[in-house]
Amino acid sequence: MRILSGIQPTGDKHLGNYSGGFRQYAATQERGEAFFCVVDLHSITAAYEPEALRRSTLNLAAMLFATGLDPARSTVFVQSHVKAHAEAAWLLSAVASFGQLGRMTQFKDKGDGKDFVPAGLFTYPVLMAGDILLYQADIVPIGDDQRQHLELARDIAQSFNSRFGETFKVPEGVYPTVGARIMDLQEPTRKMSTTSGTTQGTVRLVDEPDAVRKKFKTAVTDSGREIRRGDDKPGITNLIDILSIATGATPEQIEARYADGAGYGQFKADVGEAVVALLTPIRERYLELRADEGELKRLLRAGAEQAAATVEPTIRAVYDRMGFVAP
Ligand code: AQP
Repeated sequence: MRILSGIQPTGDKHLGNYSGGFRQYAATQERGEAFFCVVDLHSITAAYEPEALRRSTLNLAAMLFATGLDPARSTVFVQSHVKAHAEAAWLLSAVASFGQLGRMTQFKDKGDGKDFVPAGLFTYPVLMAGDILLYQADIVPIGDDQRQHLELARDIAQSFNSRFGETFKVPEGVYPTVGARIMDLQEPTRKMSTTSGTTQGTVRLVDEPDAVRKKFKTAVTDSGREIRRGDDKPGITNLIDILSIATGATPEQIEARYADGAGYGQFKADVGEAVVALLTPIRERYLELRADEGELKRLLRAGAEQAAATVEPTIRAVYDRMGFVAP
């Protein structure tokens, strides 16, 4: 079984990325031949600084290994090092329609009200479809916010196959059963996010323990006193999900444990401590890996070589079936 997922080097990654991304990558790498890429080409679809992109790309690679990816088991690489990704984005734009792309909610959310909306923000899902389809991936571990883009990748695979002949596998998305959408601690009705979240409500994986504790202490809760999940309790529901991710206990077990009337203050402190316990070893491994840039770059070069060899037959088949003359 082939597994593929990508993650953007946009700033510091957070607990939502851990839940929908990193944690699932480490778990799914056990299930087959796994490829994980730092999707740097995606990061230029929002305002960015070139130097910050370079730094974030290496930071993110270190974080992928720190959260459990094993270079002996998984191929970890940088998207722009494998030229076929950019080529696939252009080629697949022949079978993705303007109408399909215009329906993407992330494009609407990120583009609305902006003076300058880069064309890349609109075409981004085609690049993402190429990332996935080039690897003939069976499964794609992602968070809930990427569900619509994954559906589009499946539609693009089917359109291409029916127009040019069977070429791509149609992949399945894999979403976490708990924590598919971690919410902002200050505004629990919107997702935790690097680009649009609040500073105090976004728990970064590299935050110092005391900063993490403070973010949970000041997390917004709901009316009432009960520690249970529900549509009327977005703050507490989110905290229960986070505690579940940090400790491995199910949300039901957590609700049962707090059914004796513990207050919100104690509960928030407990979630904070559990997250500190989860993140401390990750942060230590991350700092060690990040300190050896030479080794990090060596791992990424080896990953890119492996990835380029893997996609070669598929990109060649795409050119051929679309009618391009071989060089
Ligand atoms: N809040 C979240 N809860 C669960 N999963 C999440 N993911 C992102 N936010 C949450 C998942 O993390 C993986 C990598 O994400 P990414 O960095 O490629 O995507 P992103 O959506 O750009 O992440 P951000 O930081 O939240 O930025 P914005 O708001 O700008 O989009 C993906 O699998 C994603 O589902």
